[in-house]
Amino acid sequence: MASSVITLSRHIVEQERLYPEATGAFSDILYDIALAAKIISREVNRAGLVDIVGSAGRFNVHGEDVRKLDMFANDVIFDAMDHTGNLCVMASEEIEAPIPIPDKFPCGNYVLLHDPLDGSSNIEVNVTLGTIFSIHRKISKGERGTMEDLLQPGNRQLAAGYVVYGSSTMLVYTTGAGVHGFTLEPSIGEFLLSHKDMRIPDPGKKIYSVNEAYYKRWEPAQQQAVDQLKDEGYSLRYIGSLVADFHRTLLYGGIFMYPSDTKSPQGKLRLLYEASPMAMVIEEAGGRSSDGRKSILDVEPEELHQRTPLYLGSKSLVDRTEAALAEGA
Ligand code: P6P
Repeated sequence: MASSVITLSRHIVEQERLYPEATGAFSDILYDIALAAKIISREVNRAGLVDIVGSAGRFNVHGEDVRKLDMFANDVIFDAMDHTGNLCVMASEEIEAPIPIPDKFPCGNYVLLHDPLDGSSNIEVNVTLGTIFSIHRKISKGERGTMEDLLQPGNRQLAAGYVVYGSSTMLVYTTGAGVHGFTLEPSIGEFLLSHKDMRIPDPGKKIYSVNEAYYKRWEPAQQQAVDQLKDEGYSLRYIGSLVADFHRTLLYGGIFMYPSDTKSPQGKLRLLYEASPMAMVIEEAGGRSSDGRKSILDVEPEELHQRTPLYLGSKSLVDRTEAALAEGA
């Protein structure tokens, strides 16, 4: 193997050296996420081949049909992380309440929030899916983690990232020291550094990404902002899978929007385990995030599964969209 090849494991060790006080627990969490990602990737890529696709007949907290792969991904992450002694509490899009570390296992100083398999409504049509994760430090006083540890604003995240299960499986993460992308080499089961120090182009390709089916439900300023982009020759690209739309935006530039509308006044996407981690990644890559008024990272969470309007992309585009919404308010 060429000496220039850097595995995720080696990269994590090198990142850990940036923090002399590091205990290694944080690095272990990233290893465990990568392990879970490999297992989920294998099943996602086999979904059409084994009897794992199709409705599980169970519903998550949002009343959406939970596919078996959703449950599988949720359980894989839990099983990889519950016994390691690094976490004090977890939260998942699929589980209504905070997920405690079982009493038989020790608790650690970190918190994991995740969307185990985002875009799962696309499973059966083989559209790209993703896992999104957010890591915080424990702030509550007791030994076990609490809701207080989960309800932290995005600007306190220690790390954030996602796994995109597409034509290849990639893991992209940041600890605040750049954004780095790793592509899974399935034949050796290693994530290899393929995108070092990712920076979002600005303005980048003229692409906007939003579900225009809701156009009539948007506030006028939102409608005008999209009309203006079309007048300037922007193309629409919308996959309907947040991780896929986000990953393209990070690589190409442009803007992704999931606005609030008359039917969903808070938007659809979740603050703590979708918007916040994506916001940390995009801002660390030189882009911007917004809830329409300010950075997602500055939103103070009140509920575990709260939704937020979401704008992510090239700084110039998010700035101007935010200004247009403020003007129209
Ligand atoms: P809509 C997928 O179901 C998801 O949660 C995100 O991955 C995606 O960005 C969004 O919903 C798509 O929602 O309303 O456009 O179908």
